[in-house]
Amino acid sequence: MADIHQVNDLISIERQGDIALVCIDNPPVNATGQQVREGLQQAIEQLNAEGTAKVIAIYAAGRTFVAGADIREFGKPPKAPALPDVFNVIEDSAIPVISVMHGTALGGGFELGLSTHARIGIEGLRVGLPEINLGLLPGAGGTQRVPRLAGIPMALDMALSGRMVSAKAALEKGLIDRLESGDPRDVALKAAQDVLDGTLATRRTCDLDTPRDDKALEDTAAMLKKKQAHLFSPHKIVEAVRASYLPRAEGLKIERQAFVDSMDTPQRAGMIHAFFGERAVSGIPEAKGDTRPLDKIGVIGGGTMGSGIATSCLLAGIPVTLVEVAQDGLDRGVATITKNIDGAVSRGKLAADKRDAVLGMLTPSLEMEALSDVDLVIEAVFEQMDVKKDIFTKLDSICKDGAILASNTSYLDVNEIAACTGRPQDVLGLHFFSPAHVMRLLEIVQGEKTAADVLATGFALAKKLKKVGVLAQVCDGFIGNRILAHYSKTASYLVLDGASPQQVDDALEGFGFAMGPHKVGDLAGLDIGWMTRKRKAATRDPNERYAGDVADRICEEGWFGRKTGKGYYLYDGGAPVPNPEVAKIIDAVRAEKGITPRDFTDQEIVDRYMTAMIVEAARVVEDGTAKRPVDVDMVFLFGYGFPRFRGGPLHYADTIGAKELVSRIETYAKEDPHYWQVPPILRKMAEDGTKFADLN
Ligand code: T1G
Repeated sequence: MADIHQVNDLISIERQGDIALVCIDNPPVNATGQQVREGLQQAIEQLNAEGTAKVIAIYAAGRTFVAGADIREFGKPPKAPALPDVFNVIEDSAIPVISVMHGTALGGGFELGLSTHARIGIEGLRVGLPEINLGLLPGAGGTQRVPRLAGIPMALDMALSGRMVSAKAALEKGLIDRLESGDPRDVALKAAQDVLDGTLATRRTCDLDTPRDDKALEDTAAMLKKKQAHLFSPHKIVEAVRASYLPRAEGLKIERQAFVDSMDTPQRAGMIHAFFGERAVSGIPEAKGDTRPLDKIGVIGGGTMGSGIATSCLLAGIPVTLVEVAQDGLDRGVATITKNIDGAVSRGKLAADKRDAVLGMLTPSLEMEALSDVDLVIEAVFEQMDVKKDIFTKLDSICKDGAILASNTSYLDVNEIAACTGRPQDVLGLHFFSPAHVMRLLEIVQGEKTAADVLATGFALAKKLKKVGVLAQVCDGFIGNRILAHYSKTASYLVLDGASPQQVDDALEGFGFAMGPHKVGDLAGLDIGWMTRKRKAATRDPNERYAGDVADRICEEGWFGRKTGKGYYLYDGGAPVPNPEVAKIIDAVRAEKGITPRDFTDQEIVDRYMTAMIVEAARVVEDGTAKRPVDVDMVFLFGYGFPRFRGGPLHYADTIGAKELVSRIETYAKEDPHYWQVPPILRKMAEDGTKFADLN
């Protein structure tokens, strides 16, 4: 009968002769919450005090070894014992302590392993230091122990990239000592026995010296200064890794201070919001419950979107029937998909030996009848309602009962599309973002009659495709494009009133956007916005200041951006440079409108742009198009390149405060009372002190 003693609810000690097995059992991912920390420390201290065990092996129950500190504790008053102190107790144990890691040993979990005197990985293990993704840095010895085991370049790479390292690579780099297969407890028992037999060597990591590599530190510091000046924790990582030259206590002190400093930044708050937000959006009741099969998917349209969607499904292991109306279009679609799949192989997203099998799941066809046996059809054709209605009418008669009919429309009325079928309950919107096999956002648009299991299947598809599914209600542009349509006018107004397109882009890139709006327009194609403005011309609000003069004239010249080599910028293969013709167009429009250009500071540009985004985002929450503020935030993080460390437009709004936002809008409204109006929800927040976070 095994002698098992519960140190507390989450930590147990099992004695097997001279071996003590310490088991962590804290579902779902064995995060090192306060009870785990306390129980671990007690177990090691107790075993050392007893002095009977000759080796201690730490392992974890469940699907993974420790996946890190408990992120839910962040932002709350810290509770003893602190993780670094627990790990020092382990490292200082007079009895050798080994760890057996399986699944994903990340952050504090990997640091736990590093503090033990030998590390055993189980096949399939991945290790990592992902704290950078939370606006932090390894705060429990990772920056001190990885350099000692694997050198400074590896430590910098792991901590700055946050990437997961395979068990094989970890073994090669000396981060783990063995790679075994089997059940964690059995592997722990065997490894402990090997320590007793002398066939598994143990040593304290802190007894090792970090091999000097000042060049790696200097080069990295210089690169970060240039590329990530606006972030906080990356620079702290270099500082902490450099401290690994020092004795453990001094190095850990520097790391700890860097960690505490990072914990206090708004960047950490933004990135933690992003972490939980990504999970919250699919944690809604609409995403739960029965779902329909997704064993075979049909895609109509082999253009950029259709091919991207088909690629995404194929990479998720779902067979796809791709339908086009003409052979050349079908051939182009297949060629694009093939290129996308080869791209996934070259990016390491797909094993080369799986390429042919994945492409083998693609069935191209010119006949819509080929869709008669699919579980879900995703229509991705031209954005014209009559074209879509024609297709859905045909699908209604071709597809089997229970098949789901989805449109990838980016703004058209899903209810109107559904109404032309006899099965509106089987219809929904699945709005992918280009390139669909790369961008993680999927807006799941609920029609008035969409059945509950159809909606839940939309979320199940998002999960299968490793996308972030966000529920949206029907309106022009759903969540993201509706908000974009509003705030993009502010960029145009700024240019009309005195800023240059490049200044607007530079200011917003300084805020953290990967690309400014004019560069984005050039990339996507200025003709898309041009078509939308023409589509809306007849219904445009006469009281609204027209924002499209400059862009219209650029398009009238045939300058659509990258694809024509000319747009707001010139593209000749090097870095894009401002198109001098655009400045002339801007001057001409200003002259015709009697506008005297004025200067804007970069901060004014950011404030106006972000306030406009927040105004429409607030309205989208207010009218229920989005379920909560966090849903809007995730749309912008995963679909619009919003800087992750800012958390999303409404998380960012809370950092400004409703009072300040209302004051700004009222100031801007003096110039343009029609465009700048305070949404009631924001007025209420300014009065009662509530925040968008209170609505999540
Ligand atoms: N703390 C608290 N909860 C966590 C968690 C964590 N570290 N990781 C996951 N969860 C929850 C998650 O919210 C979800 O909950 C459930 O577990 C399943 O997660 C001192 C300071 C491990 C790869 O950043 O990357 O250590 O929604 O849906 O897709 O230096 O979770 O079910 O209620 O993501 O299989 C560093 C974060 C922390 C790892 C599993 N560690 N987690 O992915 O499941 S900082 C991380 C992940 C740190 C130290 C520093 C993934 C996963 P619910 P899931 P999954």
